[in-house]
Amino acid sequence: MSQFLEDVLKGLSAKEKYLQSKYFYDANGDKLFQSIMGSKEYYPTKCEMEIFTQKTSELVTVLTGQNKEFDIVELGAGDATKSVHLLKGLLDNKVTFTYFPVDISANVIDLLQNELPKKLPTLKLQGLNGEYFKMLEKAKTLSDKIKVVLFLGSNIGNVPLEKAGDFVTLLRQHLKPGDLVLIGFDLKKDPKTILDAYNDSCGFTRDFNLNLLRRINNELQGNFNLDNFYHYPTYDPATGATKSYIVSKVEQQVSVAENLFDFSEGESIFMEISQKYTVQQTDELAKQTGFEPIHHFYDTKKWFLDAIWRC
Ligand code: AVI
Repeated sequence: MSQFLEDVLKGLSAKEKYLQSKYFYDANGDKLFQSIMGSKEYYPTKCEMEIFTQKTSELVTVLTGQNKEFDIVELGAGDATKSVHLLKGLLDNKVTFTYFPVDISANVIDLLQNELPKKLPTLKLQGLNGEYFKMLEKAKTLSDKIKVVLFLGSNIGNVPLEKAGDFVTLLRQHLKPGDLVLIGFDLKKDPKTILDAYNDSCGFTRDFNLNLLRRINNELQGNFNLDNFYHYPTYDPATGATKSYIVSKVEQQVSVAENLFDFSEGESIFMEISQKYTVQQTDELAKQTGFEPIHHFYDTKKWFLDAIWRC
C-alpha cells in the first residue's frame, strides 16, 4: 500500500476526519498554489518578497557578518523567486558559497538546475531532490562549510504549534555551532486580513483544498463528489491558528480504494493549519530549541518576519 493511501485511510477513519496538507501539491495543486500566491488577498508571499528585494544588502551584511564562507541550503526551495535576490546580493558582494536547493519534487529541482544558471551564471549550484533532513545531511557530506539554512514562506506555520518545537529541535540536531537559520513566520495581525488570505475571492484556496479530494479520486480510486463538499476556513485570533476544513453538505458515503466512509451533513475534514505567531513566540521557539535569535527582518507593514537564528 502506498504511503499516500495509508495516510488517507488513516485520516478518514479517525473520529475527527483529517487529511495531510503535504498531499495538496500534485501538478494541479502546485498551479493552484501559484494562483493563491498571486491573489490579492494572500499577503505572506508579497510581504516576504518585499523583505528579500528591499532589505537584500542588510540580509547580506548580517549573514556575512557571521562568516565569510558558507553554504546555503534552502528547504522547500520551490522556484526560489525570493531567495534569488539574496543569492544575487551575495554574488555581487563576492561571497563564496554553494547553493543547495532542497525540494521533494524532482521537477522543481530540474527546473532550478536549468533556470538559475541563466539568471546567475556564476552561482555554484547543487540541487538536492528528497526529504529535508536527509538532503541536509547530504549537503553536509558534499561540503563541510558553515550552513545557512533557509526555511521561508512561513512553511513552519503548517506544523501545529505544539509540534513546531520538535521540528525545530530536529533541525538544530542536524546543524552545528555557528550554523545559521533564516526562517519566515507569518505574524498575528487583523483577523479579517488573515481569514481573507485563506478565503480569496477568486476561490483559488477553495479549489486548492478540494483538489486533494480530486487527487484521491484520481490516484486512489476515490469517488468524492466535489459538489457535495465546501471549503470552510477559520481563524482563531487567541491562538493564532488558521485552520481549513472541508465540510460535507449532505449525509453521504464515499469510497476510497474500496473502503467506505460515512459523512453526516455538516461533518468536516480538517485539511491544514497555518499557524500565526507573535515575535515573542518566535524568539521563545528559538531559545527553547537551542538557537539564538540574532536579527529580525520585517516588511513595512510588519505582517511578516524573517528571523535569523544562530546555533
Ligand atoms: C505553504 N504554506 C505556507 C501556505 C500557508 O499559507 O499555509 C499554504 C497555503 N494554504 C492555503 N493557502 C496557502
